[in-house]
Amino acid sequence: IVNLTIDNKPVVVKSGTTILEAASGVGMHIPTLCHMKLEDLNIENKPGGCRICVVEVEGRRNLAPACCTDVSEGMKINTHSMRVINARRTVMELILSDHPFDCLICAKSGNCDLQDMAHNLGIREIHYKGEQSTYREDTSPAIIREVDKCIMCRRCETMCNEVQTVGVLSAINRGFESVVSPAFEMNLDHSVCTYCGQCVAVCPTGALTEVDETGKVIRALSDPTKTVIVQTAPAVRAALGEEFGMEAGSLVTGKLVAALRRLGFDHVFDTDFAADLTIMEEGTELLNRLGKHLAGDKEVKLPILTSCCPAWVKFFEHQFPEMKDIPSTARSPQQMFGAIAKTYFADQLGIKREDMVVVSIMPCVAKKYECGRDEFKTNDNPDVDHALTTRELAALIKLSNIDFTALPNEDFDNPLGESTGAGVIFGTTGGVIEAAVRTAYEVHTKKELPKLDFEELRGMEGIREATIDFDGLPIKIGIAHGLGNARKLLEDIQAGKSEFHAIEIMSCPGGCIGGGGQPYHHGDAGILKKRQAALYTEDKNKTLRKSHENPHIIELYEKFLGEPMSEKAHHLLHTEYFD
Ligand code: HC0
Ligand code: SF4
Repeated sequence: IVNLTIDNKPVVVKSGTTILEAASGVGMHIPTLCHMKLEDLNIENKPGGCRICVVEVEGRRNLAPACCTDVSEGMKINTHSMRVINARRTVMELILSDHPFDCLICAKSGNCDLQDMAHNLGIREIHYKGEQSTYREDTSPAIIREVDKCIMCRRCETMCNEVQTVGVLSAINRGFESVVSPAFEMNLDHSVCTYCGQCVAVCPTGALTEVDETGKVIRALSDPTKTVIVQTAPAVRAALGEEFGMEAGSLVTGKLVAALRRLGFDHVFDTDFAADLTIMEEGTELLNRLGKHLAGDKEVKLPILTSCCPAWVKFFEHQFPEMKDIPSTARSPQQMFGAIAKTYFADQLGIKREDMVVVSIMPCVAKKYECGRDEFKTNDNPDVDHALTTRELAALIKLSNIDFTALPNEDFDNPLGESTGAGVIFGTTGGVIEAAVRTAYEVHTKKELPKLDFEELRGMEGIREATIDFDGLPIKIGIAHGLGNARKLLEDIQAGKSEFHAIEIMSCPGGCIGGGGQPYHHGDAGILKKRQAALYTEDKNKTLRKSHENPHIIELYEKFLGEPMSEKAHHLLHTEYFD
């Protein structure tokens, strides 16, 4: 126990606590730029580099960085003395002396921690002349790097190297030229980047942003010759409200539908419908593999791995190519939706696929990359034309002068808009496998599940495991979110130590609710928990909560696909992986 005072207020904390933690524990805000701590997820970036968080400690000659100075007995700290404010303003001017003045046209303007802090510190002129570095812009299928805007906070590096273990980003060069970059200033699309977007999610400036496709969507919506349909991912409804000042965790499904209709989409559909379809295919594949395995077939590989997260797919293609026959071959719901929309639904409308534009609203930046993959095109026409992030949709709604919070709740269109609670929970870590268990249990045992909530599969721990009793057959399930956690489970499989029958993997901490395209959480992991709770609430409120009970899915198989894993289903709904 340590006793100290912060701004004359007595504070008692455990030894080993930093000044920053002690201050925030009693509600005193010390500004930071580089520091980032995501509680519950075990993620901390603490390079002590930006020096914005300096405070005065009585009796010490130098100011101390609050993020990396531990408290000590009797310390007297002043967080906002004139000396401290003067130092913070000087530090900010030095950072800005090396930063482009692009605010008017910067993708991050209005959401930029650096801009906010310069404003809060009242910076009106810069007394230092730095050298503006002149790095070229690096555009990939999903992410744009404007390296001149890098302030060396190293948050992206922590996400890429420590959390995701991808290792693409690190500091290069010295002095004014120092930036975070792939090795040899290589372009991202030549690296093993997965496009998970976790670097984008935490970048405090406009150095890392998503490729903006709103212009293309506006063009499609204003073209009278095109039928433009939209699908919206499960996690979007639990976060979009934040962009309009609503509490984190507000469920805005009905307003989201209404907004998309006001924007002029011809049909407003739900990716959750395709999530139910994914369960039909992936669940059948799981039971097939399991059946063969139990019958002693040595050729059959277990565990089966989920395959709906495009950054995860790119991760194993690069990092574990010899294991590419283990994941399910089921396409992601985004891609299943596109394939069904441009065949089954285009036929119903009597239009050609070239005259239909499919837009998806995703919490994810990797989905932009996924819809550009060659396997998901027919005659060069993609199944999904454009993927917008939750943030891009919010910008489009604001641009169109739609008063989002005042919108009524509206329902999705049919036939691709109906979903069950199982489809909804896809958006959180553990949700895909819970959805699969609900269906696989009933198909395998031919009995009705007594209880649909599998609490043992839920939570925020990075790796979770549970055994579910399939009426006498114990099914071992693993769950990982964050690619570093996924790597641990994969290394166990490689070493022959894994006992799981099925594993769910999502690249982003929290699953899609924490996707790289969601409203910025500015380091507050509590927001992810609220989004997660919102999805479980929507699931609970649904009349139908098991994918195999979705009437429009049943009809789709009866009228068009035949059986799960049929030849037609295989052609439209499954895929292959490449080294
Ligand atoms: Fe997800 Fe998905 S759950 S990856 O997180 O499976 O992005 O929300 O749309 O495709 O459904 C993202 C979210 C999706 C897909 C679904 C899956
Ligand atoms: Fe690393 Fe993910 Fe960013 Fe790629 S998108 S650089 S893998 S954090």
